[in-house]
Amino acid sequence: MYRETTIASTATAPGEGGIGIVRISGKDALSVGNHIFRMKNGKQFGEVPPFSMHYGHVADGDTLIDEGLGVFMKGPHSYTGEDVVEIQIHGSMAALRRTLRLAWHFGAVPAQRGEFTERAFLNGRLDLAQAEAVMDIIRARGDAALVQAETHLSGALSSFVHGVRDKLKDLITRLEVTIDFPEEDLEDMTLQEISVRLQPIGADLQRLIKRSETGRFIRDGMRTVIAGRPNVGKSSLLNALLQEDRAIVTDIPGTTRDTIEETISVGGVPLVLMDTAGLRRTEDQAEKIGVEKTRHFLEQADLILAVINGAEPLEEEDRKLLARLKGRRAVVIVNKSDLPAAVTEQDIRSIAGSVPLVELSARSGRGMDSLEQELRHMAEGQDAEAGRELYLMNERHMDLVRKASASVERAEKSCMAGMPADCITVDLSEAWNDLGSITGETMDEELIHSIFSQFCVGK
Ligand SMILES: Nc1nc2c(ncn2[C@@H]2O[C@H](COP(=O)(O)OP(=O)(O)OP(=O)(O)O)[C@@H](O)[C@H]2O)c(=O)[nH]1
Ligand SMILES: [Mg+2]
Repeated sequence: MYRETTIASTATAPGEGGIGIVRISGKDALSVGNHIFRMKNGKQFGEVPPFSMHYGHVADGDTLIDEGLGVFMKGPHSYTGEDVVEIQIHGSMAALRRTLRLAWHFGAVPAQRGEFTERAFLNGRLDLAQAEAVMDIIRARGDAALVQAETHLSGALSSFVHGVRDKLKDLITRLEVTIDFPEEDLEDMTLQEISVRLQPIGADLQRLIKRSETGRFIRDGMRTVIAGRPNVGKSSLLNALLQEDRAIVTDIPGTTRDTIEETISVGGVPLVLMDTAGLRRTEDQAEKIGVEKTRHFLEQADLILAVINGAEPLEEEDRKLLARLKGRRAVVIVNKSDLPAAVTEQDIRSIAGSVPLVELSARSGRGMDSLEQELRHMAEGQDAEAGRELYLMNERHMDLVRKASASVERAEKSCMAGMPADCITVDLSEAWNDLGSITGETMDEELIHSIFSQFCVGK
């Protein structure tokens, strides 16, 4: 089987860098390491204490490839749980490639995507949720995502899952007793008791699902769509937020046609800003496609920045946009406040209701600080919770918790309706199983392998 093999790959990203690392893991790591790395002190890995760094050279016969440091980490106290040798040389693609080829020559095989972490999982060093957290740390785009991924890695998600599963198992056991000894009054009492016990479990799962919506923002960024009529200053606003001339600004309506996407970080949360084509009816083919795209993005947006030209009375398209903001996360931006006002707050509120509203001039920069404050406020709402509370950070976990929550809800209803105990057991077992897939306890090897194959090489 493949755990019989010793794997090797670079652990650092391809490209030039100060340092590059070749990692070797498996039962022959020690001998492979000793074949390719010559310590200055003439000793070998295995003769020197493990977990100590040693200066030396990677050598191919008499040819020195590069100088560097080597370390031997003895299993099971290594990342993979196996013997591991890591060699740090200069971050040169050529030197790393030659070192790797040597490792392969002396018996290692190329590591597959995520195989180091997969081995860590198979050797019980991490559960599946923790292994996925490792990838989330690597991919984290902002501080808040990083904090949350570290929380998962430290086992917070796993212990939540264990906690819920233990409670479910307990209830399943009780129900099984009533199935085996079906005395009428015992069953009635137990069903009521079970339903009372299920309520907080269902509520915990529901809360987790709600919070996780926010988790997605932290990880992937809040999709923030800048929308409005042509010429109201959307591109000017994007440029002002980025503090660079990213989008073309002209006084010709219909300047922006294709969507422009740039990310800024606000209070640790990435905002993926999208400048869009101005909303209007048009016969121009390219612009028309642009406007359709805008409408599509508006539907999908996590946050809408609805831009109004404050120096002109509201038009039909403004009204339509404002009317779409109800129940959405949005800020109305009354732009061009350097010009005499033609729109009142009342005009806007009568359509959009109590949405936050900021007056500013994207051209002069006046009022931009109020907008930034408003955005920070929205983002920090997410961020503050992120530090304290547990979120689900990926769709796989989200799906499983949703399914488990639905099963628990079904079981609750069945209890209330006085259904037979075995009906309820089926639903509870399903929830128990689905939650177990988060930590990998109830999954087959093939499925697990497919999850690791989405990881990067070298991790
Ligand atoms: N006076 C004033 N003019 C502004 C302000 N913001 C933008 N403008 C001007 O308004 C015009 C349109 O600006 P854009 O940023 O291109 O507007 P847009 O909404 O992106 O327009 P489209 O891409 O055509 O939909 C330009 O001439 C800008 O200089 C502002 O705060 N005050
Ligand atoms: Mg524009």
